[in-house]
Amino acid sequence: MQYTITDIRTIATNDSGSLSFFEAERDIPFEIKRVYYITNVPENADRGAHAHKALKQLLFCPYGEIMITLSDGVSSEKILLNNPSRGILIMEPLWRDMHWNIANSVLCVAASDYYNPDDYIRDYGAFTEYLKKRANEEI
Ligand code: T46
Repeated sequence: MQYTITDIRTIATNDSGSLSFFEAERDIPFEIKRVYYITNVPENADRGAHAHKALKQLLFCPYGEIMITLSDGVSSEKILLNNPSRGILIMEPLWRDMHWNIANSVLCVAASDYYNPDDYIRDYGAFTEYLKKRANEEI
């Protein structure tokens, strides 16, 4: 599966919280062109159900608990985001589903490109077809 769990550097102080940070092209292997975050989500809500063709992303959850399910069209894996020091680096097209285990958990994304609706695949069958075509073109 084409993703990496990455540690986000975090500096904790004894009694006044923690500060986490990452730097483009140093801690993550792409230039960041966009940052977005998802808030005000109720408990047990589901989002996602799409893949990106070219977008590279770092997903992280600075507050709360969100279950991310990634699929490469053959198998799927679940990754729990419940720690501000953990990120999921996605460099290849993967189908993703996100489930909010706790209301108001925050999902943040650092992305390699500007918003482009044409980069989304929102149909799972179309995603598996896209992967087949991509594999054939890469041969
Ligand atoms: C992703 C997961 C983790 C914009 O207008 N600009 C933007 O930069 C983004 C990201 C979204 N939008 C619009 C498109 C939709 O009308 O915001 C609306 C909600 O987007 P969507 O339904 O795609 O949201 P999620 O939570 O399913 O997916 C989002 C990101 O879109 C996606 O890139 O990987 O978070």
